[in-house]
Amino acid sequence: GTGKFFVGGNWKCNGTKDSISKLVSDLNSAKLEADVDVVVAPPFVYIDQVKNSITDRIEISAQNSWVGKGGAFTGEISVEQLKDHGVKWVILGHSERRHIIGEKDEFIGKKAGYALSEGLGVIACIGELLEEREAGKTFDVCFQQLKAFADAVPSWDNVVIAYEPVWAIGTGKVATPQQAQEVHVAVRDWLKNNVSAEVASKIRIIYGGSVNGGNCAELAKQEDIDGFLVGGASLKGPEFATIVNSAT
Ligand code: G2H
Repeated sequence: GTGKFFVGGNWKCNGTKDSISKLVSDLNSAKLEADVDVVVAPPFVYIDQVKNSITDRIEISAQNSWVGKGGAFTGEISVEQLKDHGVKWVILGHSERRHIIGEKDEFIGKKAGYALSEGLGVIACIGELLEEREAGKTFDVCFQQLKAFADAVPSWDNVVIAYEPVWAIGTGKVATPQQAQEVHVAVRDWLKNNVSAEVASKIRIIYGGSVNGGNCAELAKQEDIDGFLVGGASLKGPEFATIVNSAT
């Protein structure tokens, strides 16, 4: 891997006050290796609860943010409000938002640009559908999504790229370490050719899609896998800790 290992727990639209209180207490008592950035992304309504009860060792991410300054945007949450709650990161371009909600590349890029300009870190998600992989379009799709980020971000310093093949998300069908590594290398090459050699070599590219306590170690061994974005398995404290510690 390149930079410091980075593991994010994307809780998606799961949890109750009670289940989250239990999860936070499990995370607070888990042994987490020092040399890993650890982030959790609760649903918006639980961010305050989590921030007020979780160890400072773990940073908070949002799962989405509004594209600009807050105001008359019913149902949205602004970057300023996230910062007001001590949130440090935001996940943008997750496949569930792209393919279920219908967010487009350019809109996602703009969100990333705004969040970064206001000082949030961005977990920028990319990834192909099964039909795109089968049509041999995996790299094209990932590069197009990357370009939309590249067109909008002021700098890549605070960006972590998450490669999440859509066919591996929540399906139990994890990408093989070789499949993930191949795309991570291609992403790094794209950045080298289209952004800069420095960004390409420094940026962290994490893998997501059915990562669990049993498959994380093999994936973590790959040269260009710098961490994970974890959904289902991040809802279990001890298993999430295993994933956090998988690089060491
Ligand atoms: C991919 C991942 C987390 P899961 O969406 O972002 O979820 O680990 O459940 O596949």
